[in-house]
Amino acid sequence: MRALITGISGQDGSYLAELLLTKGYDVHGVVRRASSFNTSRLDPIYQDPHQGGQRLFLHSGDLADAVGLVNLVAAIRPDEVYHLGAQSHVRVSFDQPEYTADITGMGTLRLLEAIRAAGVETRFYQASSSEMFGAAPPPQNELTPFHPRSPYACAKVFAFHLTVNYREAYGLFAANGIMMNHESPRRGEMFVTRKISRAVARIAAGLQDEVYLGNLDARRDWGYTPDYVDAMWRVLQHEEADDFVIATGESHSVREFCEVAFAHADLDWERHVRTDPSYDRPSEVHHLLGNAAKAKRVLGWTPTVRFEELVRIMVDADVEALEAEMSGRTARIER
Ligand code: NAP
Ligand code: F7E
Repeated sequence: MRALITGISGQDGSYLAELLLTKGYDVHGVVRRASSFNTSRLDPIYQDPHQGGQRLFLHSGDLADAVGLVNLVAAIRPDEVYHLGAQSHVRVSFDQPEYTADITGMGTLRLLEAIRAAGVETRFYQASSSEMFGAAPPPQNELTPFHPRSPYACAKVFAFHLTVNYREAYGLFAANGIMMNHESPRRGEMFVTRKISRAVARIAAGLQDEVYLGNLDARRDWGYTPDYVDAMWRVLQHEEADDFVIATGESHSVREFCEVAFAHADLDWERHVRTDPSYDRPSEVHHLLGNAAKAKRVLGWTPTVRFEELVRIMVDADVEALEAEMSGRTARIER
């Protein structure tokens, strides 16, 4: 089996690539050009092309470049396409709405058209988001109407409907995973969980004393990313293309995340957390809490890591990475 992953250098892409390699796939990933290395999350699985037996292949490409996508899909002829590439930060999408719509929304259209233009028979996974539910009251499932609250969420709603439309119009095996927030030691440093776990490590080491956050009352259904990439794979193994909410069914506030994270390092969060309204969003998503009953029933998927364990995994990893950095060793990012 041959898989193509857009966004392979991101949090989810790196875990998914690992999972597919262990399942025996050849894995092809799209990496965009940057002025410095942007593939550090792939270091544990990097394969030197000069040593033979290579099963991980990285290709230069960008979701803004339609012709490049056609050429890639035509050359690779993947059995499965996992479309994870996006401008994925909600707060940033208010500052860069047009760019977000172009990459997160139109990028999906370009990739779907690339599959058609290349004439490749493949299965397509769209990384849809619980942000699409936005202001819809919890709990949210596949029947909950979307009420997006950011340019990012609007772009994801567009991409969600395109995926359904290409399934209905062209018979493409095109499926949506509507995922609640999922976190890990590889989470981008600008998302709230990782921002907190990094700050805990640095405060515990005496490198800083405070961390500034936005809305502490927001509630999220936070899961563990390795569980969620397993769900992505299951979505594409199902006999028919369908749409699934992936969630733990448990929600906690940003404040609770702080409490557990600081307590794990024997720190009192109230002594170190400050708020700064510049981190607030013009329109906030207050409460996401998913019902993944359909995924459990149809795909046999259940989460294995719960909230408190997730927080401990993230804090431990950041403490370890910081210790390694301070002692001049290379940080481990295998987890
Ligand atoms: P992430 O860490 O931000 O990774 C995003 C990936 O997209 C990175 O590899 C990034 O490349 C790539 N990318 C950005 N702009 C691109 C462009 N113009 N062309 C090609 N690639 C581009 O996000 P993630 O957490 O792994 O999430 C994966 C996907 O799931 C995203 O679509 C996200 O919106 C969606 N999602 C995430 C969650 C969650 O909680 N994590 C929940 C629901 C849905 P660089 O490394 O070069 O930046
Ligand atoms: O914010 C609040 C913030 O940026 C979570 C993306 O993966 O999940 C992610 O989007 C909550 C929000 O994630 C800070 O206001 C408080 O209510 O970690 P986040 P997100 O916006 O939920 C969804 C499912 C995706 O699809 C996205 O791609 O935390 N919050 N203080 C803060 N958030 C940030 N980033 N920074 C703060 O200082």
